[in-house]
Amino acid sequence: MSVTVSREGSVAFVTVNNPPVNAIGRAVRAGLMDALDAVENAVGLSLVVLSGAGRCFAAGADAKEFDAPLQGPHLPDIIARIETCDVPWVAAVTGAALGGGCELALGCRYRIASPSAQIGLPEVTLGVIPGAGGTQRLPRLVGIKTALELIATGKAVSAGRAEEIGLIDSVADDPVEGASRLDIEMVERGRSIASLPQPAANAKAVEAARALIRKKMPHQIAPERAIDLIEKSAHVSLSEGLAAERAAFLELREASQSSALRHVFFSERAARMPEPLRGQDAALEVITVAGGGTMGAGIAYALLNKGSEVTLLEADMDGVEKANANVEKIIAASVKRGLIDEGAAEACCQRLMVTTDYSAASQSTLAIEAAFESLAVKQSIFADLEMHLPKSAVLATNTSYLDVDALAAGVSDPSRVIGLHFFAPAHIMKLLEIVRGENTSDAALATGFALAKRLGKIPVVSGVCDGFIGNRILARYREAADTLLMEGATPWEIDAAMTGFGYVMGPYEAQDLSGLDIAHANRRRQDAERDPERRYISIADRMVALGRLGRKTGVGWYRYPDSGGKVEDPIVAELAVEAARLAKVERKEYPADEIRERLLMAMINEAADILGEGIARQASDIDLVTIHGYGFPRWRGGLLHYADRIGVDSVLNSLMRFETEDRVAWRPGQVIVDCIGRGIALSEWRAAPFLK
Ligand code: 3H9
Repeated sequence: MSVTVSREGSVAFVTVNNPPVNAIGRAVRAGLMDALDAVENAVGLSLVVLSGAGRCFAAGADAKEFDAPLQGPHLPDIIARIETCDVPWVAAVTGAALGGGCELALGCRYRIASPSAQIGLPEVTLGVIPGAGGTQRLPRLVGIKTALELIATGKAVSAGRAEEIGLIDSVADDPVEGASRLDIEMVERGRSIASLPQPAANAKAVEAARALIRKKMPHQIAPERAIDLIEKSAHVSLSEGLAAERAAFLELREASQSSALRHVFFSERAARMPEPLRGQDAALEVITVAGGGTMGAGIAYALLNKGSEVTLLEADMDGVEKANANVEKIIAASVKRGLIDEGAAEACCQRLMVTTDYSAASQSTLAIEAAFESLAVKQSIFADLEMHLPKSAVLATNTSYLDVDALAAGVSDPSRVIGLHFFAPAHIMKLLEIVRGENTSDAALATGFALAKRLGKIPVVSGVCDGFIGNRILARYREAADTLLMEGATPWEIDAAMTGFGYVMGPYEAQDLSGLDIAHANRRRQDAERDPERRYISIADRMVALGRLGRKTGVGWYRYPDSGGKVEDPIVAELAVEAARLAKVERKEYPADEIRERLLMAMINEAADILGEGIARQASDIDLVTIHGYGFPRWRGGLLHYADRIGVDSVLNSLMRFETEDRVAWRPGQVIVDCIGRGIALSEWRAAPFLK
């Protein structure tokens, strides 16, 4: 039973029971309607306590139902009945009361929550707005300004904060018990939100919320619509506001942004450790990181911050000093940003040991090397680690490109080797590519997943190839951009086209940020194996030769004056003209639409090959990589979700059109052709299972 009703004396207990999070699906809604019938037909009831079984009150509407046609009974009707019921309802909130769950609570006469409860209206994060009264009842309860703070960005609040702002009435360790002991007269006297006066208009708060949304959630429709409706609550009757809200909710529920955001939400959850691996992972209390440069220090801090003891290994005392300074800098910055307090900072320092002595790694269950990107250097570190680590410990490399199998070949037990590709800054970026080598054991893979969970990162398994999933796609993105650069577009036109698509920055500004020397070193490594038929564009090499390495040298694709900001630099355009002259290419203008199409198609085509080769196990993993590692707009659902939305046949048409210009760069991937042949979307294409 999704909803149960019981009775003790004059108190009825209505409990939502739909594990794991009490999502309000059709069965729950039907159960609540039955409960309302039962309550209304009962004699001698004075109070109804509404709660959720298990760890949540209710996580909101069942978002899995949003792809299907609407099915009654509908949540707004249920809440209206609760609100006007002769017997007052009290919401007893344990755990999360989110979205429709929070709206159910707003329909009640009184709200009591456990200290650890989380309450909020996160609908905009799923591309919709509260659709069961949230935008109209919440402003009546807490005022326009506070309602905007909660609804426009979708941030949930703790029970303490909810009590402070008047969203709940009291806090109790056991809210169900607390609710059943409430003074019934007091609850009966308490008015429903529907009977509260209209909230006062607050144009200043509305304008501030709009400005915040333009900055934090640009291109997204739902937050703007939510603000419109909250503003409206001050000007129209509750029923008029509810009708407008419902219409907006139903429209957004079917829109592409909501479909994309829901896809990402569920993909993130599906990316976690697969069932068969559970229980095979190593404990992660004591971990070694070899190399305390920017990346190693970031990884070490991420681990320290989650309570692990970290041995940070360096080659010499100079390295020890620098590594210490690198970690301390991150800790100090985290304190300054209010992410941790002084006590937590001190605890991090206590858990850290920086040394040149590899025998200090003898208790570690996992060692992550984060040294210079050289196979020889990494092999030598692995050999040293192997001598000192326990035999069962997992050996991980943080390489971004190198062959994990070649690295594992130098280890006596290659089954313990995995790649753990963190993204800079390692303590902030959400993505963790877990690279599965030819011989990687399930236990080593499970340790990678467990580490991602501990650090709150999104794990994606990648097979071995140059650049794994993310950097391989990035290489094609840059190649397509450089081709356009030579053929007539400027870096700023290309960047603007991609920010117009939803990226926070375009490919050239991003390169300036990471440094042009990194990609340059990588191109030199690839020189020997580059396909001679593939066109090579050397503008970036010229930039490096001129010392234009990006922000770190004050000049790259842009100039970065001391006074701040970035400015376009005509020298770059001259380099492009020169490259075109040498390649005998006639330059022309490219409109933003065409720039976008070419860059996106180049990435989609590469991603299709990555699927076809079994490097990624499913399209949604590529979506997560592009969103969490490379800034692809979340509200577009990731690279291949976007490809499916425009249609695989449309992708093929574009590729075939470009193929007439360059047969090698634009040859359509076999998976794209196969998907069209089989009439399936890329999201339905499955690689071989990755578990042995
Ligand atoms: C809404 O309410 C609209 C209304 O205003 C209007 C209606 C008319 N639906 O995250 P977890 C699944 S829109 C379906 O791992 P946690 C999740 O996929 C909704 N399924 O747990 C996972 O499944 P699996 C607004 C859902 O403890 C399992 O539950 N609400 C939903 O880390 C466990 O989830 C939200 O946006 C859902 N709504 O975190 C809240 N929620 O095991 C979304 C979860 O098969 N939910 N699942 O992988 C959350 O933020 C977190 O799940 C929560 C628990 C904090 C509740």
